[in-house]
Amino acid sequence: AYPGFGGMQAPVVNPHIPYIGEIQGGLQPGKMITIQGFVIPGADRFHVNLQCGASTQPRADIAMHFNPRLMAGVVVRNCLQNQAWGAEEKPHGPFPFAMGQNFEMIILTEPDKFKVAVNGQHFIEFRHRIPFQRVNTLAIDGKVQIQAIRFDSGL
Ligand code: 9QG
Repeated sequence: AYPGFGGMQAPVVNPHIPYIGEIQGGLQPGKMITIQGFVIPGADRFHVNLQCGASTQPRADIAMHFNPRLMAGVVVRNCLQNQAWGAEEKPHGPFPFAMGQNFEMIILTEPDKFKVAVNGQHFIEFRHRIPFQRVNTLAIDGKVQIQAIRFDSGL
């Protein structure tokens, strides 16, 4: 518990990248993770993973890999299961990230999908392929700086 945050997980401020940390209490429908960041000038890519543990050998399953690719102007979404990538999901509206710019993304867990909003606008949905109940770890890597990560149960 963190005084002033209603028993929720304390915000993570200015984490070192690569970041890997526990999502306390895991995910439930209504839970939101808000990530404020800055895309490093010249960035090729970065990613935000919702993972089932932190293992690297073998690699933990990734329920959602959210991967902005700056040169292509596309955000690839995928799932890693048993160390193998599944099918990429690529369609989305206007690319909301830019080198040298701040962004805010919100990942909302729903019973059947994750919803991701960027800069206050709905961006993509990602249907669960791995049960969201298995997710307990947030990992962020690539050419990005993170100012804050906030956790909100939605209750
Ligand atoms: O490239 O695509 C997402 O489908 C792969 C990338 C991989 C993912 C994946 O190499 O990159 O973005 O975690 C990874 O392995 C990252 C760094 C077909």
